[in-house]
Amino acid sequence: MKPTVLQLGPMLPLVEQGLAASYTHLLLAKAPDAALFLAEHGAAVDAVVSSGRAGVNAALLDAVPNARIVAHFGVGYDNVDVECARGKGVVVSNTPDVLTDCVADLAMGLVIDVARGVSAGDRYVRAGRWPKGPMPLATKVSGKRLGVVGLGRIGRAIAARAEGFDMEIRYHNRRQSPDAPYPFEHSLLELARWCDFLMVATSGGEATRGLVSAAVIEALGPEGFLVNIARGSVVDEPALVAALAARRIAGAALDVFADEPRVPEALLAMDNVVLTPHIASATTDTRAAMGQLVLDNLASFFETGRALTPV
Ligand code: 8YV
Repeated sequence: MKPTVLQLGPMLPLVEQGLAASYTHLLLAKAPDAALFLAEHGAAVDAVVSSGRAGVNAALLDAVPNARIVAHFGVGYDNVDVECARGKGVVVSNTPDVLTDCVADLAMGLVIDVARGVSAGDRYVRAGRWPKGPMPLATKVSGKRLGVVGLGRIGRAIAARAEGFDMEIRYHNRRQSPDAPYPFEHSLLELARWCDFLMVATSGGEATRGLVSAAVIEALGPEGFLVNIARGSVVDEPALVAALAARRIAGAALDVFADEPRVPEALLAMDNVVLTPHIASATTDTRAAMGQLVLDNLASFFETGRALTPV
C-alpha cells in the first residue's frame, strides 16, 4: 500500500507531481472545509508536506495522529512546532544547503543595492529625474565592515562572498564556532557598533525573537546599514522603522518582515530602504532543488526510516 501524504499549501508542480506519482496524495489547501477534511482523512495520513506559507502546529499534528514525518519545504522551520512533533515521535526534515548560494547571492545584492542605490537609481531614472540633476552620492561597499549575525551555512556563504569585496568580517553567534575564520564578537551590541553593514542570517523562532533590538539598531549609528535575509521576527521592526524615519541609521535592505506579506507602510516612502518580497531562495533552479529534496526526504524516510536532512 502506498503511504498517504498530506500537502498543506500550494507547492511547485514538480513536488505535486512527484507526490501524486508515488503516494496517495491529499491536498488540504483545496478542501473547502479544512477541519472536516482532516476529520475525514487525518487518520490515514502518514506524512505531511509543509512550507513557509503553511506550517504545522500542535492542532494539525493532533489531527494526523498516525503521521510519522513532516517534510518541510524551506531551510527555516520556525512555523513548524518541532518540539510537539518530537514529543509525538514525528520526524521533521527541512531543505538546507540547496538554497545557500541563492540566499547568499541575494544578501550581497541587497548590501550593494542599499549602499549604492541600485533600486533608488532605477526609480530615479524611471521618474525622469536624471535630466534635472544627478542622484546624491552613495556609500562604498568594498573594504567595509560586515557584521554577520548567525554564522551558519548561509552566514558563511555570505561572508565568503563579502571576502571577494575585501570586506572585513566579524560575526556573532550564541556560541563561538571553533572553525570560523573570522573574529567572534560575543556582544551583538559591539558587533553593531563596529560594523558598517549588519547582516541578519540567523534562524527564526522564539530563541532569536527581537535579537536585533532597538539598542542594537541604534548601535549601528547614522552610517550603518541593516540587511535582513533571515526572518522578520529577529528584528524589532517598529524600532527599525523609527530609527530609519529619524535617520538614526543610514538604511536597511529587507527581504523578510514581521507579518508577511504586510510591510510597514512607513517603509514604502523611504528611498534609503530596499524592500523585496521574501525572494532569497526564489529562483527556478533553487526552488526545484528544494522541491526535489522534499521528495527525496519522503522517499528516504519511507524506504529506510530516516530522512536525509532531519532537523
Ligand atoms: C522560502 C525560506 O521562501 O527556506 C526558507 O527558510 O525562507 C525560503 O526559502 C520558504 O521557506 C518557502 O516556503
